[in-house]
Amino acid sequence: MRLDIVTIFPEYLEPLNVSLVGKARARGQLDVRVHDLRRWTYDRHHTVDDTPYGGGPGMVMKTEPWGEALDTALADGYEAGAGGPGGPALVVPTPSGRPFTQELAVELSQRPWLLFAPARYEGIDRRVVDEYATRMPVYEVSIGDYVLAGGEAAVLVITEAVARLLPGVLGNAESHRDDSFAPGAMADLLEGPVYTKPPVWRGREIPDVLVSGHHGRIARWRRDEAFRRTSAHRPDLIERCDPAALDKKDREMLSILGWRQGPDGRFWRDADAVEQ
Ligand code: JCQ
Repeated sequence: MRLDIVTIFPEYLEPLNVSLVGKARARGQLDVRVHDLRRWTYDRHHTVDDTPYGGGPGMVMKTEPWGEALDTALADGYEAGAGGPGGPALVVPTPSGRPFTQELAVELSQRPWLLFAPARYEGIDRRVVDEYATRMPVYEVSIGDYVLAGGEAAVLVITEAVARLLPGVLGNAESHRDDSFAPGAMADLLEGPVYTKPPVWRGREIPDVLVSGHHGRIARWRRDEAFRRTSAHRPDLIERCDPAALDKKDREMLSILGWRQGPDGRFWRDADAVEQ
């Protein structure tokens, strides 16, 4: 997979030389090219921003440097009629984008070429996205409901989530089959706690069931813990879970956690039944 990143802070992308992504690059599984946006400015201050039309606070990134930068990145490798699945896709991190999920990570991992446009200031002049959307798929992506100083950290997040899904990038030992949120994971539940040696640390023991050798009881315990965490941290996942996907023990656990079932079988919980 090829990744192009156009940014005013190329140093911010240094982490792409490290760890999983760095190793994938070294192995030739990822071709990462970072481009300095200011290379396509021609004034003595290398200006990339200007005041917003219509007034208001902050600055907006200018069209021309982005247009020349994206065209240059695309020129090397772009083939005629490359709007389809084999061509590049533009990814623009923004708080007003589509939520970045494991499902979207899988979709992006199936594309051969991603071109990232992380913005600074109040964002990029809208005409840039509108222009490239006529040539290729454009993904405006939000990594969460907060505002960053720029999209570079979001590029790192998206890149890591996508890169680990590429064939041969993750080792067998770290296979992603049962990630929380991986399609087909434990019915959209969060993962429960995990433990390793030593068996006692600062007087803290591990749950007995994990050394019982009863695989059935271990699986049940893990599922109960997954319900606990999901109920505490992501009640929305309980509310939208399919009751038909749950067994009697699952329903028992949810009942202990304060959940009730409506006439449609859906789970709901009184606002003041929330645990701890
Ligand atoms: C991404 N969640 C937050 C900030 C405007 C493109 O326009 C803008 C981009 C940014 C940077 O991205 C984020 C972000 N997901 O802040 C403002």
